[in-house]
Amino acid sequence: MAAAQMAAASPYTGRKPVVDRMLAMMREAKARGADVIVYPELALTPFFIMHWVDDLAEADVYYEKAMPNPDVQPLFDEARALGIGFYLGYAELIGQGEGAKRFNTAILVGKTGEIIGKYRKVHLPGHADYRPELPFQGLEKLYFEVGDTGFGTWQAFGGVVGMCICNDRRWPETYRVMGLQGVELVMVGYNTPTSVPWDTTFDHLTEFHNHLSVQAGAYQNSSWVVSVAKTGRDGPLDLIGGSCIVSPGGEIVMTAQTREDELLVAACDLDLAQKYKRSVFDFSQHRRTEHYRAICDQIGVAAA
Ligand code: CDV
Repeated sequence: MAAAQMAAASPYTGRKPVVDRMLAMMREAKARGADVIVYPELALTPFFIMHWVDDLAEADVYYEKAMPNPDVQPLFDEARALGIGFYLGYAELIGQGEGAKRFNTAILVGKTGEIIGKYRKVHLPGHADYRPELPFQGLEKLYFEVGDTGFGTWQAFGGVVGMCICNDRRWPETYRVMGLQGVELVMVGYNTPTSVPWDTTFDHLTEFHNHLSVQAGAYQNSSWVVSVAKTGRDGPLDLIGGSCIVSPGGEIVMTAQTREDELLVAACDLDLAQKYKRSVFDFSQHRRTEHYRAICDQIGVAAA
């Protein structure tokens, strides 16, 4: 697996310089033996949700209206030529005007350039209203609708693979829903500022929480996790790096050393994910769903 950590995209230059950098990393990934390369959340654009707009249509330039499209077609062509798959995060726009729908989306593309799967982000952080007191906005709830795909898994690359996006990685149910489907490899891209202005209490733990979340998700579901940052200065934002590849034991086997474009490549034996699935985390043997339900009844909350 290759994790393609990327420095932020310029808001002024369009897609081409970004796609060129992605192509360079794709070639390097293939040369270093990777079968799949994972790019960040919203890989093709800046993390534009920090800016207020009166009309969402003002931001349409940041959304892909079709996938693939001429701007990103070189990624699909190169993937096919090299025989490498990829995970791509992007802003998705469906329809026009009143009926338009906008999602924070990731796709999984196979080694022959075909789209294997699509995921639309469920956990949208921040707010939908303008907050003048903040140094920058966190408007994912304005720019995107809650994803409608669920946390699917796909048979691909010799195993069971799943996807999620950024804030999803902090929620145990993200991994558990995929874990219940036997997931062996979760891919996630993210844009995480060093500080979010609506709550700075735990800013000093931002990087710790990044790794804590993906390590816990990997371990508790016995799955590989490949977690990939958009990093560095992005307008008013300072985005963390810390991209990593985590084993089903929850151990970070490789992590980024910079806050720039950086490629991590690690051998991820998907069969290793089967070990804990057959012992400590054999859900069929050891999960106690009836018991969880009974406790929920006892304390008067609805069981999921
Ligand atoms: N893109 C994100 O979802 N970012 C959030 C930040 C804004 C808190 C995250 O969970 O990393």
